Amino acid sequence: MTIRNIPLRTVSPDEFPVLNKHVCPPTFSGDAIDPVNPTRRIARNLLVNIDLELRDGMKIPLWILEDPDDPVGGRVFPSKTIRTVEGEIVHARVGAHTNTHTIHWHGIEPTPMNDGVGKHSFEISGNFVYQFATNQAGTFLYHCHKNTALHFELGLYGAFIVDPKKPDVPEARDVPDPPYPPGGPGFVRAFNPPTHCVKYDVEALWVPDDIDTRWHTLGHDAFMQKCDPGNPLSPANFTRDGILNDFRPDVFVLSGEARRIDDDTPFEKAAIHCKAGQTILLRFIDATYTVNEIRIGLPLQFIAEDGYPFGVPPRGQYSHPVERAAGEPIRITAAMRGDALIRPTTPGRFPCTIDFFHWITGKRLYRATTFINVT
Ligand SMILES: [Cu+2]
Repeated sequence: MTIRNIPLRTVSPDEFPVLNKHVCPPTFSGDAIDPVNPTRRIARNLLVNIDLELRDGMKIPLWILEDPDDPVGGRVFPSKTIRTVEGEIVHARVGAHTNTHTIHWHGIEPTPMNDGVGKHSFEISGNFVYQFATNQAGTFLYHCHKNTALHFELGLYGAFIVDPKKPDVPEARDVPDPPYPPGGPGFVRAFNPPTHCVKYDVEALWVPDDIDTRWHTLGHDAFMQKCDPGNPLSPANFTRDGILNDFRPDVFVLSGEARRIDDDTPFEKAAIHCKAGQTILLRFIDATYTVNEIRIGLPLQFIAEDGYPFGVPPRGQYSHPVERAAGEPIRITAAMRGDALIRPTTPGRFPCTIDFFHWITGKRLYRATTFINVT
């Protein structure tokens, strides 16, 4: 049996729907859309040029987001960590100083117009105030979402940490009010009834990244599709040139410290220093384009992934924290985040490694080593 199409009636030109395809996001600027009173204001500008220096003195150009309100520590790589408290309403004043950019608040889940995915809304030209609520405590990420593969690779990203409120427990006495200081002490959201908060003494942030130095010579709009709003589907504008499908990392980075592919010198900046009996909170954010395995030379408890704490109701009640023996790997990929608790009981220098595997062949490209130093 064949299906017969019903002939369409004739549609007059003024009745015919107009094709509005979002090939080129519009630009936009101004104050927050549908604003409410914020409980926290932050600011970021992009982009700012800095250099990432290798041990031999060679410099790799990076693009970062700066905190214009922090003249001392506002220009760092990874870009300065944003820290808010659970339940806050945030106004983020963002300045796009060169060309157009966005900020995507990865995992925070704002409204579509505040989510910073350019092709779903707009790119910022000038200044825009993003508005969002940080209702879930955990480890998140913010990054530019224009020509994303390139702008992320060039360094337009940073950590976004949402702290739980301080619980009313005796051990909270010597902890400052949130947002907790970088490095600890503080409280993290984790399975621990009834408060579902766990106190940590030392906080570490590991951000593995990999660099294809060829990409760091490219321009802002490199290899983007040509925009023709009048003919958005023109095959002529869907180019297949460029190298953004061809990633060959030759430099490896851990929390802003860089090594060439043939340099296995341990990473000192990421090393964790604590005393026996203390609790370490290790947060990690994967900023690579490879596949990674983290191995810690001590047992750990994996308490949250991608901003979702295991075992914590309402959303996490059907999962539970995961115990890992010393040396047992945690495998992560691009943009994944996680939180782990480590409780060393004896002094020692415990080795830790992060492997970088090619995303297609699985070949190991590099092993970063660092350590936990317990006194
Ligand atoms: Cu950008």
